Amino acid sequence: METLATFYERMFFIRRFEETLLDLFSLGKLVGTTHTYIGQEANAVGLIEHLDPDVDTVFSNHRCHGHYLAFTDDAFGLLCEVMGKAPGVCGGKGGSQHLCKGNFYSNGVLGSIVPVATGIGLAEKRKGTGAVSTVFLGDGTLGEGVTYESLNLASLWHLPVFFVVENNHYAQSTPVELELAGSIAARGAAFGVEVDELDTTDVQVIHEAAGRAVARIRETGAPFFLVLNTYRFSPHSKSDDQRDPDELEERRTRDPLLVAGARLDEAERKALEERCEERLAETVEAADEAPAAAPGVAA
Ligand SMILES: Cc1ncc(C[n+]2csc(CCOP(=O)(O)OP(=O)(O)O)c2C)c(N)n1
Ligand SMILES: [Mg+2]
Repeated sequence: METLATFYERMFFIRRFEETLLDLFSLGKLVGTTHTYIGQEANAVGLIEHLDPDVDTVFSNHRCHGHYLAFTDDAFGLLCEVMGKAPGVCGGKGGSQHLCKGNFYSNGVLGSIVPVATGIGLAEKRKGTGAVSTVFLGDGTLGEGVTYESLNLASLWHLPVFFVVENNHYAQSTPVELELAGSIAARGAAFGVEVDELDTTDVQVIHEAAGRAVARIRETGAPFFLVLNTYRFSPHSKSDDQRDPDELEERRTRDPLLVAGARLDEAERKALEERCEERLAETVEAADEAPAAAPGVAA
């Protein structure tokens, strides 16, 4: 069982890693685009703590860095990947949205990875491994029909698939009210899948609820649908942000780092932050010096 200090350190590192990515993008050091997870860190950190990287599988999307770092802790591989460097997790060829390492996979085509996660759930069930296949998707991705085909089969065949919807209330620049009818939770329930829904930025609350959900999947072998109402502070990608500044300001008062940080001793918090800054600086320096990806198609 991890402590709040560990959760805070992981969230802080993800936050600073991505703020640094945006700076590196402005300096022209990234290859391709990037979507950051700034503001949503408590979801990845609280939830992924219940998954075993040697057993369970995580599927993610275009906004995958937080999930990747929480599951693998491979900051150097990720940074090299988005900088188009050879030591990148996919040899610098996949870029920010297409990561593949061990039991972690991401894909930038919305919804495309949901049936893959469901298929892996089927494979794990048939092999009797007890592994959980987790897939993260956004509110906007619920507009992709394949999501419902996946929910249907996962429920019908009792597959150990953990559907996690991160409702950050926007799909690119479209507010959720203009993109989605009815309730998100009801969509999971309609397929007879067990559902829980949270509206919090508190990593400890998310950790507890995710623990209950993962335990249910392991116990029943059946899917679970968790809705995490959340918010991103960063633009959709880099500068594409038309949201009301007052809304952003209000949401910042519920920043997961503020919520968790307020419960830590200040000296301890500063020491953790310092450690993260040092690790990040070393990672950036090493990635900067790393050789560029080899030309041609990835092996
Ligand atoms: C099939 C497909 N259609 C459109 C896009 C372009 N696109 C990338 S992210 C995005 C919005 C996704 O919204 P959501 O699922 O809520 O995730 P969020 O970006 O909020 O994390 C869109 C439309 C895409 N990548 N794939
Ligand atoms: Mg969204």
